[in-house]
Amino acid sequence: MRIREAVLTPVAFADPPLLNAMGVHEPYALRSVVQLVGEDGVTGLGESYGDEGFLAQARKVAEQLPGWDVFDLPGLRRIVERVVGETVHTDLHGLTGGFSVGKTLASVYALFEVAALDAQGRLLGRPVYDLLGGRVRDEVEFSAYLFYKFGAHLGAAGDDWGEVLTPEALVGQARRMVGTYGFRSLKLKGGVLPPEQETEAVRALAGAFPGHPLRIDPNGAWTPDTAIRVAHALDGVLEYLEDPTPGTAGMARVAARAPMPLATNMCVVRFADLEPAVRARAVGVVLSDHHFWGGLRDTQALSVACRSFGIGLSMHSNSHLGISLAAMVHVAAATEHLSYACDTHWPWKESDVIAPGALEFRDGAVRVPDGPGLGVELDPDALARAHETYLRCGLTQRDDTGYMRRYVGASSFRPHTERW
Ligand code: GKR
Ligand code: MG
Repeated sequence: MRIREAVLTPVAFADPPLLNAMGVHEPYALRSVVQLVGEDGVTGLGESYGDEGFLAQARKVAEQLPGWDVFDLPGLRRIVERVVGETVHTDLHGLTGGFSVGKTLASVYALFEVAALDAQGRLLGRPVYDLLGGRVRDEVEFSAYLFYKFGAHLGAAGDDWGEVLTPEALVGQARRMVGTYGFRSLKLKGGVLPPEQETEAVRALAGAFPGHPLRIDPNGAWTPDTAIRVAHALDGVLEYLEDPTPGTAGMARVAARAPMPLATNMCVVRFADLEPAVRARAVGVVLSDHHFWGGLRDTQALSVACRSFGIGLSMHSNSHLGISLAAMVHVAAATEHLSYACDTHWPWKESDVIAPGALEFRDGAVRVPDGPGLGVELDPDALARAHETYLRCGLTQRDDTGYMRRYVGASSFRPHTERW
């Protein structure tokens, strides 16, 4: 099937003031939605980042796609390499590690690869997991993604999650998530409060949810010494400790002393990072993310590489909508070596661009959709509304640090990297 048109639509959706080491989430999260429209009218869907720098590259690729055969993925790679060239896409938040030409190419390619696989599946009448080799699980388990948060956006009324800055409030947030979605694993986004307070919060979670696997992720906000101290304080409590400190050397220092495995979505973010990390024994778990690991097939390749080095695989998430969740579910379903429940920001959004019903959480897991392609349908009115929101909100790139400085004053906030 040849492509007639590739339609790229930037969208925005409301996001609560969630805190991380870099600052605070702005009132809207940005994403991009691509529709690959074939000459026979079949359409494939993809979703990825919505920052202007990413959109600029994706737009250039979209313009080149008319006439391209949707089964020709090597051809797609060539188009992306030609168009993106040596460009390095950077972002302001730095929460997914370093930037490089390779990571930029992998990210742009991934957006279109997912849409191509969706289109292929629709044409063949088969779900994407079949195109990835068949499913090894019927449902995919996710973890609750707990955040410290402010009670309200600047100048706005409070949201119904309320302010969460204490262990008690955090346990309340976890109760709501577990009650609504049935999550087992609980992940706390750390790097926000002093490490002793975050350690106490994890202990409170352990007390309130006995038997639930726990994780904390300060996005590299701690020094190696602090990370080692926290790791010992949480011995027997955490299933893994995620990105406690920046860089392979720092992670290796911590890994040598920590009683639990270290996980990362910051120091191993492309295939070239694997060898030095393995050599240094810096990580025990890699968090895959098809959005920047080169799509669904390269995510499976990452899984095989991790298995051969005895490294576990989990899955990273950023604020996302239903097309991304569908892609995450399909690749997770078709990936044998997936050792942990995947991350998702799903509970933090109130709207979507897909028709409801295809993806539902039960007992912390999503049943893999059986329909053709990704098994989700675009809701054109919802897409139009989300695009309107994008135009109206005036944001063009995610800037958690800039927004935090508007809350607390420019001089009183220093973003992460060994802040404690
Ligand atoms: O949404 O604030 C957030 C997260 O901090 C996200 O941006 C990270 O990339 O979830 C991510 C992580 O695990 O590092
Ligand atoms: Mg992380």
